[in-house]
Amino acid sequence: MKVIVLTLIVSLCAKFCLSLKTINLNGQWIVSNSNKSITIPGVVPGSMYTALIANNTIGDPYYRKNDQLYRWIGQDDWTYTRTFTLTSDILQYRAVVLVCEGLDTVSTVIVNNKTVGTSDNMFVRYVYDIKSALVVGENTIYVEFRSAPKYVEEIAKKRQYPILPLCVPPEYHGECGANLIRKTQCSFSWDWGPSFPTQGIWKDIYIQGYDTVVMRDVTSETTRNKDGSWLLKVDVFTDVPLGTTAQGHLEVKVGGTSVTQSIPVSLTPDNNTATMNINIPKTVIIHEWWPNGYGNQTLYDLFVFLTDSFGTMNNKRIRIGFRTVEIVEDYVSADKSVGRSFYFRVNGQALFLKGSNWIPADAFLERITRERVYGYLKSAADVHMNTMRVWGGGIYEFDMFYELADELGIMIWQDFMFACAMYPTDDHFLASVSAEVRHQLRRLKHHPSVIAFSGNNENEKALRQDWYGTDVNFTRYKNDYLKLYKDTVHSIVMQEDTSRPFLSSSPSNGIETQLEGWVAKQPWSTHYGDIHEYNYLVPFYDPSQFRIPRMSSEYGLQSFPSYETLEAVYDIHDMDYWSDLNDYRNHHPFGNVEMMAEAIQYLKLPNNPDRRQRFKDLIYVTQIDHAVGMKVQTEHYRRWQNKLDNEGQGNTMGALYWMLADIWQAPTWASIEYGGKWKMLHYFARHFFAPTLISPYRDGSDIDVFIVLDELRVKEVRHPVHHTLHFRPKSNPRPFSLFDISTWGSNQATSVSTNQINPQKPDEFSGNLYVEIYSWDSFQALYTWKIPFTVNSTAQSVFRHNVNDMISTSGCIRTKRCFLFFHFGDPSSGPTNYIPLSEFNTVEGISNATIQISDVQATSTQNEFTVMLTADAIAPFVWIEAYNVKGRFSDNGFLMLRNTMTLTFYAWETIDLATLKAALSIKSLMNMYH
Ligand code: BMA
Repeated sequence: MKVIVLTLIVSLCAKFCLSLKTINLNGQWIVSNSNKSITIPGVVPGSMYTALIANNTIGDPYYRKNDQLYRWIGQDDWTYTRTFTLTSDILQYRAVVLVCEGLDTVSTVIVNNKTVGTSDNMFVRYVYDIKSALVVGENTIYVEFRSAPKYVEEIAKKRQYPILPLCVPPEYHGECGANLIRKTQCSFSWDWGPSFPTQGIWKDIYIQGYDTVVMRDVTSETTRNKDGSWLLKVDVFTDVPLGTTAQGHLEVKVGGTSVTQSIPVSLTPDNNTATMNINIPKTVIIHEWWPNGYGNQTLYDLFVFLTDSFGTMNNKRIRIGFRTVEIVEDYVSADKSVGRSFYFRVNGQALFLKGSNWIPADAFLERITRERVYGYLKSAADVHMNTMRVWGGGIYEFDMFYELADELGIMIWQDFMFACAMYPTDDHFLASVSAEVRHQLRRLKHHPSVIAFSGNNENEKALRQDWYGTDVNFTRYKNDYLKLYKDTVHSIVMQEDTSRPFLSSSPSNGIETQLEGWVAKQPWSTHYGDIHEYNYLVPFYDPSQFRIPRMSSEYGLQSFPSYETLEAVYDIHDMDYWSDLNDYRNHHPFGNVEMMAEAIQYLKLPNNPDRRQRFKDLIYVTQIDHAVGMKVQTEHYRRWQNKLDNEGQGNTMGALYWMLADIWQAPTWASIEYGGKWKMLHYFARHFFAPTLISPYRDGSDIDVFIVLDELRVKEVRHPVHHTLHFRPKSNPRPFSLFDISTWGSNQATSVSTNQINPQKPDEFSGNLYVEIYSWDSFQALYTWKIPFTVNSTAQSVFRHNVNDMISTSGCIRTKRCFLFFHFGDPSSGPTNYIPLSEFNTVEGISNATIQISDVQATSTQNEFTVMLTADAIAPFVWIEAYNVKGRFSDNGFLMLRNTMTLTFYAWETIDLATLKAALSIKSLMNMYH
């Protein structure tokens, strides 16, 4: 009996083993340049740059001007080669293919002297038939890459008309023509990043042998039925060898539930998709996936088994979430000319998008580890962000990025990878883009975090505003635009994924852009869609400078990263604000001058005679401006979420600042430095994105204080059109609510301070607001107003008063000597805010405070430390540093309003108390002046 069973198992296994086999080719390869003067080992996935670094052929490409010094690397052609040994079994499969998940970018793939395929798009998966090229025994594979800049130079010459812009500005120190190749656009340089036009096998590469069918992709879609139950649609995409029909069955299971379904399938090379619609009965408890701050991020394993008639099983597991997403673009008024709303609704809940923009975390993509991505996205979640826009000049991110976003509740606004340029539309290019879009949609579709796809970054606006000289033949470029985004990208999205909103561009006028023929008259309009808003020379601390859009998906200012971060790539003599390298490093034209021009509007420049100390102080100054500017602009957007002004602007429902994290060490818009250190802006974001925000601002001679509450569960009105909409003058906007009050289901909000959302009334928030006036020279408030309030909308003014009246009531002797402070009762735990009554360059009475780190203690939680501070006077922008220690403080850049304060330091690495103590230093604004 035993013998029979064993024979059966052996024969089944023989069939099973023969029916699907994978040989991984990742790992060690040989990398050589065109004349073979360099032949070194290189790891796959990877690029020639990291191979050269690992082999000590070159130094740190980010060091000083090494990007220029190493320009030859990107201009040379590099070949990846390796050998592998095969036994005869692999050749017995009906199909033997080489699967390249990512080739960067233009290459010829040769197996044993036979060309098996070519590539020219790093965003597609190539599958080459290599069966006839293989031999039993030793095989050699060559992937011969071409220099990307050289390749585009050649194809540019063949073009009948220029695809604009021909080149990047000289300040970028970059390469020309990124738009001619389907490759990370910023790898040719950007206004925040270097030019390292990589070549290499940047994703997995493997050989696959199969007889009947192989599963390539699995997608899923969740829809809520009218009765509240869920419909789960699963699509399975396969490859079937020519001349074969794969009979079998497909089985789907949802982990942790009783949901399981199986159907028979019959797949052929042309008819190779299997679809399953699963109606999940209401009796099965399904927990929704919610964005960060709104609830849990429940995820389910979806197991898919595809079994052919021989019993060969393909299986895949993806993690899915149940949620709905839609975009609401209703007219905001009976007067249609004032435009439409633009906001997202997830699981029926209208959301204010709070977040930032994402660029690749490194110029060398192979250096982007899960740990680094987690660090960045966790840092985003820690400051209450719920959204990240994956910007169109980088990459469709690695799977781990979306997996982490799913887990952390960060909603992803995914651009297709086209940015700041016109693009070719010849047949070959469009076919390549079609394959890319299809592949990426199938890869990304199942992620609950992905809430929208957008055609490109700024190309509609660029065309309409003639950024690149397209007006010489607007019609031609517009036709190209339509061919690419409307006829190609959009039409494939419509075939593959109608489960989430599609936006033609960012920014765009949303649906209005499409109604206006895909290139709107004013893609920057505040009455429709999203805007990108950059104002470098206006007073960044004055909210009246900013427009009132439906959503702001980019806005930003620059600042310098910390001295410590620059030390890794600067020489000691570069450590001067006006050094040649400092100028070189800022790709944004006049960026460093601009930062100083901003600074002098707000504060006095540091005057330390030691130029390195002065540089340190100037770094601090740029970070203050950056943080304050983004605070003012973000709070402005959040205050406008529930009202319209006299021109119908408002109901702003998103603020995504530019940008989250740096690609290298340089002055940029990022709030997180290369390496993960938080700039002052990132600490400020924890306050200005807080679910409960006290937001005061100066409105002429008045002070107006808003309370903004994400957690208030008010139900929106689907059509917020009142037939008689009386708009009030801009200076005194009518609090016109997008939201109506009604009871919302379960309230997951946590209560704040002494103020409460009444669990019985989740649509109401009441308590006391304390408004205090301080003189900069005393820890004692001059005067306190206690204002009881009840709010019932997500952003509402609760206090408005004439500032001069307040000053005289309080006994403040001069406006310049005073500031206003706001809290709900316990400033150490609840939200607080403050506004100075004059800019810091004219302020009076702030002393040069001595702040001391009085004690540092390890806590019972590993890698968490308590840091005690004392101060002898009020101090603004207190900045504590842990030099070369990875981690973050519970707060930083804050106003020291008491003579003692306790912070927590969260170390991201194991560190002992003594090392941490020695690394700490602290300063505040007035310490800069001598
Ligand atoms: C926007 C972005 C990026 C750019 C940023 C700062 O236009 O889309 O292209 O880096 O501004 O200039």
